[in-house]
Amino acid sequence: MQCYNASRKDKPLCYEGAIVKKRNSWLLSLVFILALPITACLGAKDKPDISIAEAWGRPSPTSAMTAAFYMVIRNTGAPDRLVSAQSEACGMAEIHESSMSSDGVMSMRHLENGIDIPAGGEVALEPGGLHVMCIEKKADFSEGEKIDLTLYFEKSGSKKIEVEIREP
Ligand SMILES: [Cu+2]
Repeated sequence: MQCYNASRKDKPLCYEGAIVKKRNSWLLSLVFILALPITACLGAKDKPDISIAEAWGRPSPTSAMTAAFYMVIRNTGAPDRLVSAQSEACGMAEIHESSMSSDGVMSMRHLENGIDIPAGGEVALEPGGLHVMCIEKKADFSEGEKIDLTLYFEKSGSKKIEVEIREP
């Protein structure tokens, strides 16, 4: 940039403007630097952050056609949904909910829409309530064994976990 005033060589014409421009660009880069981590933080909250803990199931013989898997699903990010499950050890796996009727009869139903996993929350799959039902079980589940299970989430995709076979 030429800053030259022919009439007064000691005071260039664009002196003031040059300072303002410099300050503006400095402010702009400051805003940009501050905005980066804020945008990154907001970005993190856009996505679910799912972790699965304490996955377990009871020991059962092959003759038992079904078995239930329990676990705690934690989510430190945005809402998600457990939509389905699959395991080599099971002909198929479904998401079920057990409930007790007023006359004391335990029954369970298939949750076709899966389970909502709220933002910053956790959902416990536990005896008497939610569980992953292993149907057409293919083998003995014996104490200490680990069963591979894949969980499918609407936004997070698939998560492979191990289900520990143990007594409650
Ligand atoms: Cu069930």
